[in-house]
Amino acid sequence: MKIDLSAKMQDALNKQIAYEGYASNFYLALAYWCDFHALEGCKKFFMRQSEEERIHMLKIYDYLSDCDIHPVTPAYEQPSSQYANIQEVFQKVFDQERSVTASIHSILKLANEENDFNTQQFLQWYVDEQREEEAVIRTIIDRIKIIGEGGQSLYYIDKEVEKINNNIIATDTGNVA
Ligand code: OFO
Repeated sequence: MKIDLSAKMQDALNKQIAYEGYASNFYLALAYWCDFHALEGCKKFFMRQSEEERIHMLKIYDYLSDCDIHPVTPAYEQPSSQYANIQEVFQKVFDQERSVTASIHSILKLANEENDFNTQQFLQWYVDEQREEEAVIRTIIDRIKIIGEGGQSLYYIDKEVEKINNNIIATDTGNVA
């Protein structure tokens, strides 16, 4: 069955491909910032997240292809590889996820305005995913605050993030169905 997508919707979904792809690259950059700072648990967290964002991007390629639309492969802005500390890293991650959430919500709003039921249903998975991801990052930021900035704080932050990452893997939270 051919699904008709408006030109506006095609454009919005192609832009979302670029956002998800940028997120994948951004997390890759963060993984190697963590590697450089000997934060192995945080590196694993970001490597997994980078893979997931790539899968999120590819799901949109497949959706557009199902609709007989040629997806546009984007160029990405270069993510920064300089961060003052792990607190700044996770704050930037939170800001990044909030902006992706806003983008998903605005495409869903367009789908509602256009009575585009297929895209509404397709996007629901992303709405849930973004909520879960924001909750995870908020938890990490809260734990970082609790651990504080004492002598061995980075060691404990890294262990905590590794534990959260292992929980995500064990429960499949955030993974693609
Ligand atoms: Fe694609 O899940 Fe967040 O950004």
